[in-house]
Amino acid sequence: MTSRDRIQSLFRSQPGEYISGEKISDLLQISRAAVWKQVKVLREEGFKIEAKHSLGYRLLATPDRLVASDIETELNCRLIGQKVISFTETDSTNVQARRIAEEGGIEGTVVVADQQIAGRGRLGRRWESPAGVNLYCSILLRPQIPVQQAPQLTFLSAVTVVETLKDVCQLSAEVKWPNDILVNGAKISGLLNEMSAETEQIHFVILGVGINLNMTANQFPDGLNYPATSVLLETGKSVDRLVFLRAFLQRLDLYYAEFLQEGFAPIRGRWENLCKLINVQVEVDQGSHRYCGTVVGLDVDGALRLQLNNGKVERILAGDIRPTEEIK
Ligand code: BT5
Repeated sequence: MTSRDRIQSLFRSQPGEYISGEKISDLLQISRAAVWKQVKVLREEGFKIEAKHSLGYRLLATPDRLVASDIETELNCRLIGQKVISFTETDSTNVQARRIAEEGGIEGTVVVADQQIAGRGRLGRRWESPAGVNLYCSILLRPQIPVQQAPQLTFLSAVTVVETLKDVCQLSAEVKWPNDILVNGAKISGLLNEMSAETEQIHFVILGVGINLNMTANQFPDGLNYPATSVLLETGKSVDRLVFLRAFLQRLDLYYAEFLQEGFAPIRGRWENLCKLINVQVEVDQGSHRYCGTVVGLDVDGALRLQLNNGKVERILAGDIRPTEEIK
């Protein structure tokens, strides 16, 4: 830990209290001038630190930024977040995570950004990523599983997002196959999982997660394909991004460990419980082809199982699903 990080964690351990310059200099084994220099650095980053002649320094407010050292503190995960890398601004956390993976980055590395200037959706689409309001995060995994099972990790991240929204924000969301999270029919989160593999072996998987937390209505661009929303818009309450991210990573850590031990079944069960379209009549539009049938569940490779009106079960690998009956 750098002196800056150690001063910051000292302030955080004694919220609202004055800590004398002498005490900080003793604890960190640095000069009083060096303490002052680090306080200046923190102030430049947006920390509000009061200095009183006879009392010392006191932390009044922290900037709303996701900083690696804050995220790592008290994360207590087994694997996820062993290393955290944070950017104030980057092109795309998935792009950065891929670069880190190719350079040999360790499993569980988490990349976060306060803003993405080239946030990516699937099929070359764009993910709107304004500064300081949402979560843009990519997690590097190196699972030793058959290549065809890698899509199962999308469902693992979807379940983790929905359950964290419930737990931290008391917000009920649903999963939409394959990679969307919706609240009242509007998209609140999107997942972009990418893989590098040879025929038999996975080199790495990047779980890319975007969650709209404190985004306001005017921050959504016109012309989105589907309605979109955020936690703030749904609940009227803003979310502490650090608290949310920690809770998300802790749950992901548990589910990933369970997945490696027990396989896909527990995640598949949870995902099916969170999917409002199970046993519902839907239409699947694949552009050139259209299927009608009842959703019966997920297949082991993440395909959607659709029972057609002639009784045959079709495996859907891509397409846009729309209910054709009212959902109870
Ligand atoms: C997704 O793609 O839903 C995957 C989004 C993944 C974003 C994360 S953020 C961290 C990581 N780094 C990245 O660069 N990406 C990942 P898709 O299903 O293709 O949906 C994209 C479509 O959603 C766009 O074409 C828009 O219509 C809409 N959209 C864009 N930004 C949105 C937002 N912030 N909220 C809701 N909808 C959005």
